[in-house]
Amino acid sequence: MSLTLYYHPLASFCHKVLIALYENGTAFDKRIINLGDAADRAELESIWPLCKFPVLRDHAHVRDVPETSVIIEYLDRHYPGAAPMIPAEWDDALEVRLWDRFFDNYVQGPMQTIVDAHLTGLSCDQTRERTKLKTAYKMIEKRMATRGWMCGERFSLADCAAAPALFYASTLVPFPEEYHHLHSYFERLVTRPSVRQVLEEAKPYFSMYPFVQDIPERFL
Ligand SMILES: N[C@@H](CCC(=O)N[C@@H](CS)C(=O)NCC(=O)O)C(=O)O
Repeated sequence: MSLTLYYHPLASFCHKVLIALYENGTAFDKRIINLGDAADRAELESIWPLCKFPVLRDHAHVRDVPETSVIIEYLDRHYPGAAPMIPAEWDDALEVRLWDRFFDNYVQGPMQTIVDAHLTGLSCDQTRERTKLKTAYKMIEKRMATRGWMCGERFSLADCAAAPALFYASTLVPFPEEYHHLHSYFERLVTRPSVRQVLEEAKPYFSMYPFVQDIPERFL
């Protein structure tokens, strides 16, 4: 197999790339990295010294590709499937990249800060992070009033980023009840076969998530 993904089934950024791979039925080998295991950690560090996952190893091109948005661009370019995750038209692609950044920086970012603070036992004021999530939800609610997916009628990189970001963020700051468009977008995401597969594979690991009690029963 030409591609190996170094990842963990619970990790939200890994979900983002898995969704893109499953969307196109791209064949790849899985290498689960347990960051609590010294040998696994050293292996990931030898590939990407920042020790962040996922990382895609492309054996055919003798190349390691880190960073989720870059990995998905790389897959679109070198291992294209029937469903490109980035549109061919420049303006459409720019829009997709913008909303991909939005989810990584303003949903995953605050979400990770809150989870990390909990894991490290550092009791810091999380008001700013929670406010960022509420602002992001408000923006998504407005945007999804006129769209099926984040950037129109086609599922894209932006939706790959949205699914895990919203899944975990909603366990920390629930979506306001009156945000019907956000709720129905989330339902579309979690019932999409690629996302369902990722969530199914995460199930055995959800007990390791510190806010597991806030994951809705239907996902457990
Ligand atoms: N900007 C990176 C973020 C990757 C990232 O933060 N991954 C998390 C898992 S969701 C990770 O490696 N955490 C381990 C750590 O920070 O020690 C990307 O898009 O790939």
